[in-house]
Amino acid sequence: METTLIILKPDAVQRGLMGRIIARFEEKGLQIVGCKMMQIPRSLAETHYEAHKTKGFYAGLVGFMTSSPVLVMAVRGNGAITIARNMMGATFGSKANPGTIRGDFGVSNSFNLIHGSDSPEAAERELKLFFQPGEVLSFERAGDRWVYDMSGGKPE
Ligand code: IDP
Ligand code: MG
Repeated sequence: METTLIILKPDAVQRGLMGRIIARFEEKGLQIVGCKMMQIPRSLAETHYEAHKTKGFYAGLVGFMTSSPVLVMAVRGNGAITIARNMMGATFGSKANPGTIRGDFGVSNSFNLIHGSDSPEAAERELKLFFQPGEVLSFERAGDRWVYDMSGGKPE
């Protein structure tokens, strides 16, 4: 099972889209194993996006991410990192396909509603940045046996 970091960005919170976006992950069968709202401190936003430091949009991105509260989630499932990225859609709302979160809820090329880790390495790093030990939980859901076929001993 993989766990990925999802951030509902300030535009998602301000536009009242948290519930609808969270519902998509739940409906998909992914498990929310950590969830909290926070106002991201500048230093944390800078570290989180440090790979983009040299890009022209970096300062604006850090400003945007720290401008208003976000909701951070740890989301778990078989292949959760790629599944979540596909559910998010392309980076720019103007280009993201209908059916994706960015494609359905936004048109902007910088206010794009959601962040999701893009690799196992990124997920491990980012989860540690945003969640303290003990804040990401492990628990069984009553419906899990109808989400995955476990007849072979592992989730299919
Ligand atoms: P991703 O979020 O789809 O992985 P990245 O290329 O990693 O996209 O960029 C990180 C974030 O930086 C994007 O989600 C978006 O908020 C912002 N961003 C990326 N490219 C641009 C741009 O050209 N203009 C403004 N903001 C951008
Ligand atoms: Mg990225």
